[in-house]
Amino acid sequence: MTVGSLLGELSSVGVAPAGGFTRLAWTAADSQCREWFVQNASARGLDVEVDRNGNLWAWSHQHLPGKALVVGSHLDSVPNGGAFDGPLGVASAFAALDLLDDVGFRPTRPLAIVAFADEEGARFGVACSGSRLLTGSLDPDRLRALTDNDGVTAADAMRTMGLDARSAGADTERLTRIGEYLELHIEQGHLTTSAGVDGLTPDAPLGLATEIWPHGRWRVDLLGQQNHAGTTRLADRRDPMLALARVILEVRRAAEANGVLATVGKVRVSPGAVNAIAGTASAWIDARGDAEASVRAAIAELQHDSGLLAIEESWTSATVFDEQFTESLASAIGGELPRLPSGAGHDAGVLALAGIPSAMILVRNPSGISHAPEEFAEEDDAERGVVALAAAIRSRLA
Ligand code: HGY
Ligand code: MN
Ligand code: MN
Repeated sequence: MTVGSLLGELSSVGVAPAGGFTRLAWTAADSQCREWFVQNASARGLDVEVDRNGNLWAWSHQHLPGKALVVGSHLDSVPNGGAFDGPLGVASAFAALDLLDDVGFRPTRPLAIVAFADEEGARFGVACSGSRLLTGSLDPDRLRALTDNDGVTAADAMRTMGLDARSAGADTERLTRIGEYLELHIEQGHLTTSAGVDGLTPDAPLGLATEIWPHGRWRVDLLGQQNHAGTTRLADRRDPMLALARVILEVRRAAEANGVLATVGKVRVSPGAVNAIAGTASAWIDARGDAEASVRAAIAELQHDSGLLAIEESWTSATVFDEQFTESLASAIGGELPRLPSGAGHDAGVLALAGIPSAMILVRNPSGISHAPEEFAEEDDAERGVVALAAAIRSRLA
């Protein structure tokens, strides 16, 4: 099957009325995406399993000796996300397997396709929870207690999918079976590299990631006094929305002052009534940059200038992909392959930090937009990505 037709099978899953797709972890839409994975894996005769952390695995030739090459990505999205962030990597893995099957390729060691659970962390706040649990870099007790906007815990949400979160946690045995991890992913924006490269182009629609910038998420809680909007004198008001406004502007100022990227993309206000002065407000900050010190300096400056506490909810250290693996892929794929840093986090980064040689193939996104409905990959470029992935797999398993 082509990657376009594989993605087409998902095109009706989690369609968001306001545009894009909403496929949050452990929701009905996620469940449909997981069903798609199982159907496509089974149709190819792969051995499907769900691990203790909810990650989906489809094994080929697992009886062969040696550590496995694992390829894949994730299926969950941010609210109103694009069609490609995550699913392009998983669909391309199935399509690459079809290409290799068509030419009668037989691997010399195991191969697995993986769909990591809850990569976006859009519902419970921690990015890459499935791969972090697998590698032991997320405390399962912390995960189980995380709650979504409706107060549903991650443990309860996983239970709706038949998963017992009490068994979640590091899976050393599984990790020892992985020789290397390769993730194909849509390009997410056009960051200008130190070499002056602004991203992929029609002449160079594929690239290789060199690193993932350090990035984190913080929460600021603001306390006021809930009251009537029409009967409370201005002088008597303790309105947390004023502080919220200052935090949002201060985040941008501190980002500019420290040369990093930061935004407040999510706020929560209680009670959220037009005619009530808010009692509490929370703001979530996402900050990233090419140096950890600069990111942390921006958050420190925000706290100092606002007198508020930014509670760290998620942190991913700077990640450098395996150069030997990456360069071997470049030789196998051929052609011009710009080397690009990634401002976006990925499961490949989590595995790399856990010591598993990891690499990423990036596919051009002419829109330059991601985590939004406009995210886009040309069908031809997506097919080029499949051919590259197949060549990469072949080079590693021949
Ligand atoms: O947030 C990220 O960087 C990734 O898309 N999860
Ligand atoms: Mn992604
Ligand atoms: Mn994403």
